[in-house]
Amino acid sequence: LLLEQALREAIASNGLSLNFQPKVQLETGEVFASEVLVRWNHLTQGFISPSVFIPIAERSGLIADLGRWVMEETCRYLAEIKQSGLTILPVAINLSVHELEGSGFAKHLMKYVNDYDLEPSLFEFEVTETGLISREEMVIESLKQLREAGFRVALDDFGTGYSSLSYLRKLPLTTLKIDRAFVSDITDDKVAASIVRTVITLAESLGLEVIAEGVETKEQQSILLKLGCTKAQGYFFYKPLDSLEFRKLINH
Ligand code: G
Ligand code: G
Ligand code: MN
Ligand code: NA
Repeated sequence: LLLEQALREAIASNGLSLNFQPKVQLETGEVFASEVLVRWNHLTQGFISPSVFIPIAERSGLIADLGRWVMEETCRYLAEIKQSGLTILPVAINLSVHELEGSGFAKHLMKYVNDYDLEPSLFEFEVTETGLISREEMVIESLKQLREAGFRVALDDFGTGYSSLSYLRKLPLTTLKIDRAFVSDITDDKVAASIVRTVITLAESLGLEVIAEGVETKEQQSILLKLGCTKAQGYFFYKPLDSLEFRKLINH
C-alpha cells in the first residue's frame, strides 16, 4: 500500500522516466526503432523494477494513469526530436491488457498523437498473450481499433503463452516478438532452434514482421541470421538507454 501511494505520487509528479532499448538490423546492428521501458527512481529505495510496480499498478487501477503518462512522455520526446530536425525513429510501447479493456482506447491515444503532431505509424503497441486470455473479445476489439487508427501491434514474448497459434488467427498483428527464452537456448538446444526457425517461417507466411528478443551473444546473432531472422533486440547490441544516451546514439 505504501508503494502504491508512492507510485501514485510518482506518476503525478514526474517521478518516472523513460528508457529506450534500440531495435536493430540483426546483421549490421543498425538501429531502426526502439522499445520504450518505464523506469521509477524511488526517493529512498532507488530504482524499482517495472516487473515489481507494473503489477501493483494493474491491481490498484493506476495502470491507466501510468499508461497515459508513458504515451504522453513518449510523444513529447518524439516531438522534441522532430522540432530539432533530428532523425525520428518508430517506438514500441508495452501495454498492459487492463489498458485495452476500456472502450475508446485507440481514440484516446490518437489525441496525444494529434496534439504532438506525430504519425500513428510511428507507434507500435506490444501486448503479451498471457494478458490476452482474459476478456478476449473486448481486447481483440481494442486491438482492431488500434490498427484502424494506423498504429502497429506486436505480440510480445511470443511462444510462452498457452494458445499461441489460435491467437495468431484472431489478433490483428503486425509483428511477432520471439521470446528471449528461445533465443537464450538456441546455441545448445536443437529444439529451440527449430522452434525459432518455424516461428520465422510462420511469421513470413502471415506477412508479419518478426524480431528476436534478448540477443546476448555473437553466437546467438549468427545462428539467428542462419535461421532467417533479420531484426533483434538485446544486450549484445544495446541495453535500455536513457533518453539523452539514445538521442546521442541515433544522431552521432
Ligand atoms: O524494463 P524491464 O526489462 O525491466 O521490464 C520489465 C517488464 O515491464 C517487461 O515485461 C516490460 O514489458 C514491462 N514494462 C516496461 N515498461 C512498461 C510500460 O510502460 N508499460 C507496461 N504496461 N509494461 C512495461
Ligand atoms: O516483456 P518485455 O519483452 O517487454 O521485457 C523487456 C525487458 O527485457 C526489459 O526489462 C529489458 O531490460 C529486458 N531485456 C532487454 N534485452 C535483454 C537481454 O538481452 N537480456 C535480458 N536478460 N533481458 C533483456
Ligand atoms: Mn516488450
Ligand atoms: Na518481451
